[in-house]
Amino acid sequence: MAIRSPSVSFLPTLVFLLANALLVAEATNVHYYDFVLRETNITKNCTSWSLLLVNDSLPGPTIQVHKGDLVFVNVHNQGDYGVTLHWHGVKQPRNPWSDGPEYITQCPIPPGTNFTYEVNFTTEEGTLLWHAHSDWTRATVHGAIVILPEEGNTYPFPKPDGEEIIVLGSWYSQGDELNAVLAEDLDEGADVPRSVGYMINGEFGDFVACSQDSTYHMYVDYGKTYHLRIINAAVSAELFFAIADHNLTVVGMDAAYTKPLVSPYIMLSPGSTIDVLFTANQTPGRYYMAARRYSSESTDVTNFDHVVTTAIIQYSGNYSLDSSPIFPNRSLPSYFDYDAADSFIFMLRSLASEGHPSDVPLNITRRMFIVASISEILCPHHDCVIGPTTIGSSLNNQSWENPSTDVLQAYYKNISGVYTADFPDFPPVFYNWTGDDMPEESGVSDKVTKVKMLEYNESVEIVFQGSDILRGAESHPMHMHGYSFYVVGHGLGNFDNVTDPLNYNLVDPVLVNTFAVPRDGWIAIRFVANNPGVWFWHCHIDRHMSWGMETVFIIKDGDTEETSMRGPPSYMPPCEDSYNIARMKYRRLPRQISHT
Ligand SMILES: [Cu+2]
Repeated sequence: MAIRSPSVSFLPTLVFLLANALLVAEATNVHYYDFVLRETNITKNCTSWSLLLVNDSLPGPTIQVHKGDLVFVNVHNQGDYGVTLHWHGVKQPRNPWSDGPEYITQCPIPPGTNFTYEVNFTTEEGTLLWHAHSDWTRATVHGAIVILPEEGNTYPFPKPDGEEIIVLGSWYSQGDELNAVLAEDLDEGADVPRSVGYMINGEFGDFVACSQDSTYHMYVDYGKTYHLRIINAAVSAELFFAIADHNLTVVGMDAAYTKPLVSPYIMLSPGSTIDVLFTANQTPGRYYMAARRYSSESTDVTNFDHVVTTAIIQYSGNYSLDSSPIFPNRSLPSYFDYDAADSFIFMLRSLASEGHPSDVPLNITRRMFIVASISEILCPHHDCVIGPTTIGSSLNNQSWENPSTDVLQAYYKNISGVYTADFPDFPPVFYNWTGDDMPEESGVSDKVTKVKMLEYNESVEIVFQGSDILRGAESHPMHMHGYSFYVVGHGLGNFDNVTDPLNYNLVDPVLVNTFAVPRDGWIAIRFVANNPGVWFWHCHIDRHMSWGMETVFIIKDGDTEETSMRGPPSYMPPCEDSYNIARMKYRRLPRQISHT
């Protein structure tokens, strides 16, 4: 198979850039970034690793803009398999072509080629992240996005004295063979990899061997207030975060401001970004900031990494550095503290001020009720290790299967046979979702590529209901591309469509792009379908996404050009080549790798 040489794709990219430069000549600020993906040698856990990184750094480079800016990111893939990048939480109005999820809006960028993403910032303000959106490459390919207020504007809180980006990441012992092991496990129906450690800004911290010398430090002065832009870039782990003896004041989430919320700890789902302020008002010394896994699974599932990742907040001044830093024993919740996780996320409220108003849809024209569940999938071949069915996950008993041509291209060019437009608004059977008495058929799902079509400007309400099928009750942080949504209701147990809507918050619900459906509970979300295009939505725990907990919204065009999806750029990565290249790496791997 031929691998595209860089020169073949360079010329169309240049033409594309020039054309776009003309189009955006009137935009306020345009930024250009080059992201070079290549295998880089780093040492972690007392071992040397070769990992796919962006610009040789973990986490990767930060994109910093003002609200309303435009960014072009030229991604040079010098790795040995196909990748895509996603600008998580950036709405990309009318332009899904630059959104990034593989086989949804594009095919992977083949090795040896480049592709330029246009990242169009509009209403977002605060903190987001970018990450790979192909296989589990995002374990090492991710970074922060900082969106400052428009020039001349200020924060809706006193200007902090300093700020730091805190990227929480996860570590896999498979190193650069993670995607290969994942592919084999999925193929065999075996459990997929679990991370063995967590990191703060690429460092495990003091409690992991060979890591103490590189523990991340943040230096503070007594009496000053600091802004932390905290990002959960872990692949499959929800995380608690706290600073010893210091309260956190949440002021934003997912690049939208919140009412100030004072809490001794926070919980972030994968894909969530939370802006917090803290004041260095304690006795000068050293204090740990720490993140610990929140496991919403059953308490008998204990095969996850229990090590706490730490960084050190170090006050200026004269004091002894001999004693170890103070640990947040009292404030950092423990692994299975479901109540701590739920009570935190359900206290969040949008700012809803004059300068940052809420705009909750009130007249709903489309209602969906979606059961998010772990599922059994009929084994597609004779090789499955656990019997005639494999473990999977689903939405309304539909378990997503990626097509080999991306959905966006198929939609735009009217290519049949890629997807069907019959994703159901309701589950096939109704039962006691959170009880122990499941009807047998409720646990079996089909592998399908079913999307949901929406008319332009529909007002949508979705109730996501968690389920205990296969004793798989667990939190599912649902993430929507192309949109933020209001979380107007939430609860534990089964949703009641008569009484629960009476308690909806239609005044100041939190506005987010990712939000956890709690273990054995439900959330109700609302948004207006005013961004035409093809938009992925999925559980942001990649274990569940790889098992099929996702689908696609296609929002049809409105009547005018401004309400219609844009056309494609002059070059998109080809599907024929990249589909094969993305998988080439797996085929040459020895089978036993998944069992080491
Ligand atoms: Cu999930």
